[in-house]
Amino acid sequence: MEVLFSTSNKNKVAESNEVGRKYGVSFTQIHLFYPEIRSDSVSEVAKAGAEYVFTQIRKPLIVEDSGLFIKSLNEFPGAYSRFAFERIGINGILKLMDGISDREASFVSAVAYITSAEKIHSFLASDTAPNSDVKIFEGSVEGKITTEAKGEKGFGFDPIFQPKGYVKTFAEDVKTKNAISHRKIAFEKLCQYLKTKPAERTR
Ligand code: ITT
Repeated sequence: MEVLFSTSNKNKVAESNEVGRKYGVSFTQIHLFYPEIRSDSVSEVAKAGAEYVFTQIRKPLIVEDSGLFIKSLNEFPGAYSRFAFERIGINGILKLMDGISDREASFVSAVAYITSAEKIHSFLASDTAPNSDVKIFEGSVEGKITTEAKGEKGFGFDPIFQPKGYVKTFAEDVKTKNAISHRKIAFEKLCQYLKTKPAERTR
């Protein structure tokens, strides 16, 4: 089964296919622009994105929104992770965390799978959202922000995220990342769901 995945990030596609392979699901990248709504919730951002792209191509697809939530920074950058990564990057986060002993953080992923939408306009206005069929699958992983960047693999904030119970960052140990990550958990849930009614859910 093939599922279209609208994203600019090929790493996300590779990680999702690591999961999909076990289920006979392949995620194919399409890169269609969608405006990221301003929301603290990655689920809401993913849902609005999926609705927007669906109105462009009218085929079932997924959009994933993810972020790094740092407890002592009141969950910043959270759903604004892309913006934070582009503007201040890993070093900016390390600077913000300078001298802070509570380094607890989590990565969260929300995958929005859309199969239909009746109205094609005004998806950004909360009072007139399209009558869409969107399922959301979420995953999260707990860990901490390291005091320095370590590792070359992965992407984004991986070099400064050390999952709970492990001594290496995601960027040092991508095998562990693929086994326990927020994305792995969310896509596992999606694949389990797709397995239940595969005939109706292909494009
Ligand atoms: P899309 O086109 O799918 O939106 P993106 O890379 O912009 O791709 P997001 O909007 O979901 O992705 O932004 C999330 C940011 O959070 C991303 O740019 C990374 O910096 C970071 N992030 C998300 N998942 C991550 C992961 O597994 N490892 C490291 N950083 C991650």
